[in-house]
Amino acid sequence: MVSFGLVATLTGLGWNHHWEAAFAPFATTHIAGRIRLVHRGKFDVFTEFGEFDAEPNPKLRPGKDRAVTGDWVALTPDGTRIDAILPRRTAFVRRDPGDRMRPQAIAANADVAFLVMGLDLDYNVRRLERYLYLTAESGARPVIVLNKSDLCDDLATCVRECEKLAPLVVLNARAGEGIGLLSAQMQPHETAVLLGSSGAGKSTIANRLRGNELIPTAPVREHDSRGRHTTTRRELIQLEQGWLLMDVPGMRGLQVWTPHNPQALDIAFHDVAAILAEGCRFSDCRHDEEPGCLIRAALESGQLDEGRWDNYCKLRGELTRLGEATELQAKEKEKQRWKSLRKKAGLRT
Ligand SMILES: Nc1nc2c(ncn2[C@@H]2O[C@H](COP(=O)(O)OP(=O)(O)OP(=O)(O)O)[C@@H](O)[C@H]2O)c(=O)[nH]1
Ligand SMILES: [Mg+2]
Ligand SMILES: [Zn+2]
Repeated sequence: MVSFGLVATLTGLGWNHHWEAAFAPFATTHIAGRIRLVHRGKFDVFTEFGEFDAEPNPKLRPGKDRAVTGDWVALTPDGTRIDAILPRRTAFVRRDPGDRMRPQAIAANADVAFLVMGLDLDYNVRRLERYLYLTAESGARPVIVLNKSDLCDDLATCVRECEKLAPLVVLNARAGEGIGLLSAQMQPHETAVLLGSSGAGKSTIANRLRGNELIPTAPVREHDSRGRHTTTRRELIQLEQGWLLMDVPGMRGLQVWTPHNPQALDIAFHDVAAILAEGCRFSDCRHDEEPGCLIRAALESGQLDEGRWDNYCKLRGELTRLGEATELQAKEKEKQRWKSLRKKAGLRT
């Protein structure tokens, strides 16, 4: 056992009826824990009995059942071994930058995704749209956090661009201005995850909420506002405000993964989805030059932004290609499986 956390109750860690039901098969043999930190294959786990250093049961399949920060797990009573990971309610998943044909979970079981964007050169609505898609896919509710308000000359324009996309909070985390607005977005015992580019100010926000400087932060590069990837681990933090927060390293790539939720694109681009649902004159309209095209009309009237439409098409294209590639991969795997089965059975392959 390492140390006692702030609130040594399961409720304080986000436990509720849902988790109680999910944990039922382990209730008499295990204790429940929530992953606080992952480091080199070892896990720091919060429990109602304190914090433990645990190792995964070797039976957990390494590629598939890898616990991440925020996961609820079943621990052996001595707190040393993780025997099961409870099915995630939400998961922020991107394409693994190392192995492009695999998903990579960033953080699990967040109720809210704070999408942090600096109001310096980090500001980019197209990237925000991509985060909003991944958030819809994750199952969490998005809140856009525009940080570094002290560095913005035209706050009104940025606010106008973002407030139609999702609930919005404007901050100056360095000075602590607006920090209380984050709590207003949270219900008691909910968990939020901070997502955004390196240097956007995620750890500064976490430190402000905690009232200390425990997490290291570092200045961004002057010429392009890029961060230096200061945070290298994902950490779940209990806040005295009564909710939980996950600080994660800034993301370099934001490649999408195959959808689990086919509605995610329509949720993130609800305005585009509404126009498409209304239907252009031709059902196979390519939204190009066809007469009676509602998309063209919306673009021409300014109701739909050209950049937003392009971004939607780009994302949709990526998802289609990824879907085709994973289907092909699955077919190939199945073929190999049959081949080896036939071989084992002594049949000609
Ligand atoms: N001017 C200004 N600077 C800020 C503000 N918030 C954070 N910063 C600065 O931005 C720099 C980067 O902040 P971090 O909190 O380290 O950023 P991060 O998002 O955690 O970055 P990674 O850990 O690399 O992903 C630090 O120098 C902060 O002091 C703000 O509201 N205004
Ligand atoms: Mg950080
Ligand atoms: Zn059309």
